[in-house]
Amino acid sequence: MTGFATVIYEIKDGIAYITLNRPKALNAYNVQMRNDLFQVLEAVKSDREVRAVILKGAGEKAFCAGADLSEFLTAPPPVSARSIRWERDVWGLFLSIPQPVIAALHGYVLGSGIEMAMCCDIRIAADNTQFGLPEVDLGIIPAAGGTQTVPRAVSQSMTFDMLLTNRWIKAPEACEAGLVNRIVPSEQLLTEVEEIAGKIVSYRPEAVLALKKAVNGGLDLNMAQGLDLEKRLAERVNAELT
Ligand code: CO8
Repeated sequence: MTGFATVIYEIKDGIAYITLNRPKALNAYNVQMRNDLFQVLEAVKSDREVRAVILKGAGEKAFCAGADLSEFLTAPPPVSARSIRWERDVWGLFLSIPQPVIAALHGYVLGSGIEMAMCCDIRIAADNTQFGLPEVDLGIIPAAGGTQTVPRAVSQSMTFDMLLTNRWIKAPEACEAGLVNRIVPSEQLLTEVEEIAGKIVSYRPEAVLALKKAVNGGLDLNMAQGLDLEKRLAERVNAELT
């Protein structure tokens, strides 16, 4: 699959690489990127050869500086915007990807950029990464899941600190808060992320898929329902071994 205007999609050794590729605009998320990502994520979801996914940003300065403000400011009226969103729910699709997705974060990770990272299962940040949720400063609120995904990773008060005051934080604070798993020197970011993806690819795929389903599915359930989900998945995965 090639030829996307805003995304590079490659597969190597069972790992799908999705690179946001608008470096001159700091990989800002525009309608074209939404369309490209939608196609790429659908391909990932149905490709059994893909066993892990790496999401990264092209260029030196940013993983993604949020929604493209030039398009946002000339956005279609709310009714058509809503219908476009409904027809192409890229965020719902992102969260439904069965394979583990690892975000390789560097530079600016803002607004929709954070929201995209939060759709991933593991987040590794370069030491030069900065995170911010500037929506309130633009008179809007996150609409790509940020109000739900961020407080599932960090505390509610940390979420409010970022959302209500547009306070940007650097990699060490993000790591301490639980927004990212770990920090690595910028030049080692891809190697480190590839090492994690490689490890995942080396494991039994049925176990990996069931693990992601159990953890993510369980977060929306109460403990009893979660234990039941785990039991059903474990029975299925373990039965295939006998
Ligand atoms: N959208 C469009 N273009 C952008 C964006 C963006 N979000 N961010 C940067 N760019 C462009 C700049 O316009 C500039 O282009 P050019 O070279 O043609 O002038 C280029 O990228 C480089 O940017 P800067 O020169 O500004 O680089 P700096 O290093 O000086 O500053 C910053 C970097 C601090 C990241 C700065 O660019 C900035 O503040 N950008 C805007 C960040 C922002 O507010 N993003 C939006 C967050 S809110 C969000 O994502 C959710 C919105 C939901 C909308 C829903 C839509 C349907």
